[in-house]
Amino acid sequence: MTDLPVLYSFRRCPYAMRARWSLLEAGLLVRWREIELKRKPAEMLVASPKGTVPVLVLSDGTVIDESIDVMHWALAHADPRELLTARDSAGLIEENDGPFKHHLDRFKYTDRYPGEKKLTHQQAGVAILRDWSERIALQGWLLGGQMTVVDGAIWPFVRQWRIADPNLFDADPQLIPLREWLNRFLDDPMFERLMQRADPWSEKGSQPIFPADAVVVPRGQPLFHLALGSDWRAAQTSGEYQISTRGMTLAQVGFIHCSWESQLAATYERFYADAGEVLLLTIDPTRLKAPLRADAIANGELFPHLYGALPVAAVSEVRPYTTSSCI
Ligand SMILES: N[C@@H](CCC(=O)N[C@@H](CS)C(=O)NCC(=O)O)C(=O)O
Repeated sequence: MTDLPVLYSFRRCPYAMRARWSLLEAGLLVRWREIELKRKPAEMLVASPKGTVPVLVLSDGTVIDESIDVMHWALAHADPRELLTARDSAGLIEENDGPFKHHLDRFKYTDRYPGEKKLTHQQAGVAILRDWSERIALQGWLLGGQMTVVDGAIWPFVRQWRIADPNLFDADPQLIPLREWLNRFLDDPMFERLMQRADPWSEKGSQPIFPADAVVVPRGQPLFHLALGSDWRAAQTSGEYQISTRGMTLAQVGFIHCSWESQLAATYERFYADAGEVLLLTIDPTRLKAPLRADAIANGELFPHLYGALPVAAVSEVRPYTTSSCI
């Protein structure tokens, strides 16, 4: 655990939010240093003198201090929902970080910009939002038919715009598709996780990890996965198994559900009891390259999750599973 990267973050900052969002997507864990913008820790300023969050410091000392770079770093480790598949050829992130953020700041905090007119920035910002809304109406997401890193990079800023004047945002009929799109992020259980709270970090204080509900999966004990026989046989051809749980793929869910030994019987009862041929895969975690993270489900129970395809070669044993199975 000592080699976890360190993340300096600020809960409400949209740049830090998109960085945390990508860490969640990629199944990564970091040492979490929540900061106060008015009292930035000296350690953060040594790592990144420009003094903006997020800052990610890797175990080899490499510093990543642009949120987009943090996103790409995280998704280069694991991109189970295939967020990096499309290129931002329309330059939407640039439009967001440039003109849209410019108008957002002046619309939201007009008092801080003497001489600026709120209405001018409201109109210019809404024009951009309507353009994004039209894209979503036509395609489903900003770049096409599936969510990409561009959606992930922009939604925290649209959320901020809405917070600045919810009535205006909610009353605009041209923004209906954009509102529905934003709600996909806000209604996702991931939103609550990325908005977890922590006290401002100090060297002598507690040293939380992000996400706070998650733990590192020990590599020294086997993991298990229940698989339909047909799914496992299909994986033999490609060399990789890509099913998350019964009837759902890795790309749909974002990780492959696994269990520790003590959790198997309940998992079988809940999802596989009527499934016909069910196989028990024993996974050797030391043979996995994709990130592993134990995440809490709604009742607080931790389950190990694999944030990438399961190589057939990482499965040390395959045998039929029945209720009378005993490991
Ligand atoms: N280009 C940077 C911008 C980050 C940024 O401006 N973050 C704000 C907080 S939302 C910040 O740290 N501001 C410094 C300050 O307010 O002192 C990135 O994408 O990471």
